[in-house]
Amino acid sequence: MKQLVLNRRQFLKATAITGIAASFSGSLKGLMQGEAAGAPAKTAATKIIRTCCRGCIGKCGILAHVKDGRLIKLEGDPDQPMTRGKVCAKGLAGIQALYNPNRNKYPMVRVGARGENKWKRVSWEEAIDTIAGKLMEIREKYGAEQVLCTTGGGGNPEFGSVRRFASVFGTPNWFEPGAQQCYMPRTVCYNMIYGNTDMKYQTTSIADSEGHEIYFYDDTPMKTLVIWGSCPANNSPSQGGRAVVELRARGVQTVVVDPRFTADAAKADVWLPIRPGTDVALELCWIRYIIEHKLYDEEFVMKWSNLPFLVNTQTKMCLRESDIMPGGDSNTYVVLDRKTQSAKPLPYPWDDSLDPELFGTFMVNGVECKTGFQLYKERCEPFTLEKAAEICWLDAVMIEKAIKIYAQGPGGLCLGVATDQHPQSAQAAMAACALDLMMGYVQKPGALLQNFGDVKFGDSAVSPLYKLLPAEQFRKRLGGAEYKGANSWGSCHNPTVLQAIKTGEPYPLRAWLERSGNKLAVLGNASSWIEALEKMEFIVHMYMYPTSFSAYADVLLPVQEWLESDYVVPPLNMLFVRQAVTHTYETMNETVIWAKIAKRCGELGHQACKDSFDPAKTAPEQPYWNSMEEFLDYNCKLKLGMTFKELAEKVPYEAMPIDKWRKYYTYKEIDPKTGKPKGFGRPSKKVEIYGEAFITLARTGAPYAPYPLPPASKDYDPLPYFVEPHESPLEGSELAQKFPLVMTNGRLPYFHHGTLRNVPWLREIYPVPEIWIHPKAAAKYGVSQGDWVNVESQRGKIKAKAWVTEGINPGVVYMERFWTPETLNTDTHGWKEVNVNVLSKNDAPFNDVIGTYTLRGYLVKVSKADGPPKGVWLKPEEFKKWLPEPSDPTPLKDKEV
Ligand SMILES: Nc1nc2c(c(=O)[nH]1)N[C@H]1C(S)=C(S)[C@@H](COP(=O)(O)OP(=O)(O)OC[C@H]3O[C@@H](n4cnc5c(=O)[nH]c(N)nc54)[C@H](O)[C@@H]3O)O[C@H]1N2
Ligand SMILES: Nc1nc2c(c(=O)[nH]1)N[C@H]1C(S)=C(S)[C@@H](COP(=O)(O)OP(=O)(O)OC[C@H]3O[C@@H](n4cnc5c(=O)[nH]c(N)nc54)[C@H](O)[C@@H]3O)O[C@H]1N2
Ligand code: SF4
Ligand SMILES: [Mo]
Repeated sequence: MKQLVLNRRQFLKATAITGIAASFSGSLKGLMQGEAAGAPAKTAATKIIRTCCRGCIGKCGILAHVKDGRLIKLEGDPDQPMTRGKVCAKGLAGIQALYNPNRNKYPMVRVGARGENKWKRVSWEEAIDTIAGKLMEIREKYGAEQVLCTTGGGGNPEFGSVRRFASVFGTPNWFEPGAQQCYMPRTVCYNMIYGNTDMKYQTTSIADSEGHEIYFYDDTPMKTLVIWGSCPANNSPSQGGRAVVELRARGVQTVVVDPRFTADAAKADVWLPIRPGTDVALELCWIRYIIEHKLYDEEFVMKWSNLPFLVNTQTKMCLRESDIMPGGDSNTYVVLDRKTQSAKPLPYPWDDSLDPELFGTFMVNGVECKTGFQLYKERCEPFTLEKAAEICWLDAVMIEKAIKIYAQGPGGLCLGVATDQHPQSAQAAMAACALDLMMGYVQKPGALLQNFGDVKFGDSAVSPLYKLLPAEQFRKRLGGAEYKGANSWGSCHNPTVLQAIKTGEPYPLRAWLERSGNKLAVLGNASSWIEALEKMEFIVHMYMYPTSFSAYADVLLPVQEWLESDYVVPPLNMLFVRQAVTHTYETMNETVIWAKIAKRCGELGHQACKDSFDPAKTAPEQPYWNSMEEFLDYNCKLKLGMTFKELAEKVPYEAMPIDKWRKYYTYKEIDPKTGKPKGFGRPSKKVEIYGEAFITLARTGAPYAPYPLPPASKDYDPLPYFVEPHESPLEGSELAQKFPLVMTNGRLPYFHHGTLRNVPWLREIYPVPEIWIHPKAAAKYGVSQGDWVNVESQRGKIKAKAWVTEGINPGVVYMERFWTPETLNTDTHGWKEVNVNVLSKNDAPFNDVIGTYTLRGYLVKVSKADGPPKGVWLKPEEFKKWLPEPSDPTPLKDKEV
């Protein structure tokens, strides 16, 4: 078999400009496609397989060229409606990831000491047997909760399978390092406030393939887009980033709130280089301004939100008819009628005879009440333009300009992951959702926040099986009672897990099954996990390559790359498939690995595991399966009445006609059962901008906990509030004298989390992490362009290469997560040299609702270093060792082994 015929030089020419260029379309079309990769001319023997990339959390359509069983070229699929033929550098590099010489090829068990990197090849059967045997031993001796399961967040197509395994096995303790730090704060808050019409999650996150209105750039009336703590040009270059470029080309004005001058900031009408961790202060300022200048959508707010409802200022709960009249209805809310100056029940959806006050404080039966909007107004009162400018290190004139652009909608506020990564995560999401709703930017043409159709193939096509956990096991979830928002996803709180491992309180954890990349690159305060890893009795790592985490494992399992795996992919109203284009070595789909472990536990006497393979016993939940084919066929037959293979043959498959899928104002549709509008998926059927439900959540766990929980240590606040970051750079802070700069992070277009650091093409473009630093700060700390610097926080010290630029707030520095596979077999195991998560913070304060810790907005200092870290590769030729190796193609066979 011949070596891959790929021309690296031409590839570089195409991808070195990624980030900005990758999000363009039209004239750059050829460049971003496979032809730039210098692929050989097509011969009759070349087969083109239509698949979808999973190099990040995007869904980009791919045409894979396969010759004699060997993948030789990737290019974009022009029919995929969200990406229209575009692919980014990571996607094109999939070929080097697939054929990387460092792949995990066979199951292996450790034979040397931990970290010694001595392994013995074993059969799959032996590996599964060892794992199941150990898990059953722990379960019987100590309890299932002492087994910890973890997974990857973005980029993990089968997120649900870990949750499924954990619940079937009986442990409430599973997590992924995003979650509380990614997307969960937004999904929970948008769900509790907006609720959507059908209670399905809906946010405005372009990175997470939401905000679907942007893909209709040819006919959307959208006028403005605020990109807040997000950068589509980096987070989804060929998908959302591409669509944003198209919108701007058609005159949509953009505002970018980001400490850095990113590709999207560079093209914005207003760029607000905010101080990390102060977003809520700026949001409260925007709300204050919108209230003060009456820029809100009065009609929508009055008729479709709970802002006119009266709230008892003592209990903070909305008044019900039953509170003001005996025998009154407890589901009918109360307003203050302007005409009669009295409290009146407001029947759903509206009563034309009433004229409710939007603002004001009133006494009702001797009880002080305010409207929801009045409470919001009071909360925002201190946050004038000048005050916000002072807190956020911004210019008041620019803030005002930004708000005025936002108010010229329709449009919306795309909130990214930045605000999910500091302890004000939930508050930032509450305020962002409130802003769009106050402006009425919801479900109307041109709005980002929508309720378009559901093609029933979300990324985790798996039902919420965690509810199967018996109440007793559910209540053992670490952190579950305090940070109750996390029960919406069913995951535990990783800092609480860490404490439990270290202290044995309330119980120790003994086994860790991990199925993603490099946890030491992505978890906050990475060093704090080493003691925990060393304490574990048994660790399994399932991944495509060995990473720093593998160094601590007892069993390594080889998993498939996306080019070897099958899945259903839902872009807009269409269904596409990811399908195996080849198969290498003994790699297996992880979904099947979990199933095999469950099956073996069943054979060893675990009744729930055994039952999970029996459809009769698990109905109506989906049963476990023996192979990917069985699993996908089960889903496809259930939802589409055809097998996965039949679907693959029909791609591009229109799951719903576009006009039925792209529907607006679904809240106004009449519900045939009631004869009234469907409204929103909240108890009041209105958007609940005054977040009464957060109080109930704190007290009981409703609506997410399947069984009632004891109250959290304090009620969650129904409104967003601002607190200064715990590690504050402001004058008077003792810490800031030692660590004067604020650290933050953000995506690089060349890598996905901890992945692809072993891909020569990408490391050639970006070999080591840069730290962005303003020229003034650089001068102050004696740093010049290209210098190696030390970066230090209270928690540790790393190195980075200085990128001196005016494109960053002068008090802020920026880096992205990084690790170096080339030093895997040294004492550092590759995670200590240049990894920003050595510096980040994973202890209190946590977000009250969700449990978020601090990945952005903590303090560091920078000084000139004596040179690069030892052993880290810097020159292009060094990466040659990782170029694809010639190998016989393993025949494409049944995906299970
Ligand atoms: N300091 C700092 N830390 C952070 C962040 C930050 O911005 N700053 N970001 C946080 C966020 S938002 C997140 S989501 C986490 C990410 O943390 P993790 O998700 O744990 O990171 P990875 O494992 O590197 O990435 C997810 C994995 O999914 C893998 N994947 C692709 N295909 C498959 C497959 O078929 N099966 C499986 N199982 N996996 C597959 C990818 O290869 C990738 O390794 O990191 C968090 N950590
Ligand atoms: N290339 C690539 N794409 C990815 C991923 C990846 O790892 N690589 N990960 C995927 C995942 S799981 C996620 S969650 C998404 C995330 O996608 P995004 O939401 O776009 O996340 P980031 O790029 O991490 O952060 C967005 C921006 O926030 C800015 N920022 C930093 N601190 C602050 C702050 O305090 N306030 C504000 N307002 N802005 C701040 C950063 O400079 C950055 O440009 O990307 C997804 N797509
Ligand atoms: S944005 Fe790039 S890595 Fe992500 S799915 Fe698309 S092509 Fe793949
Ligand atoms: Mo994420």
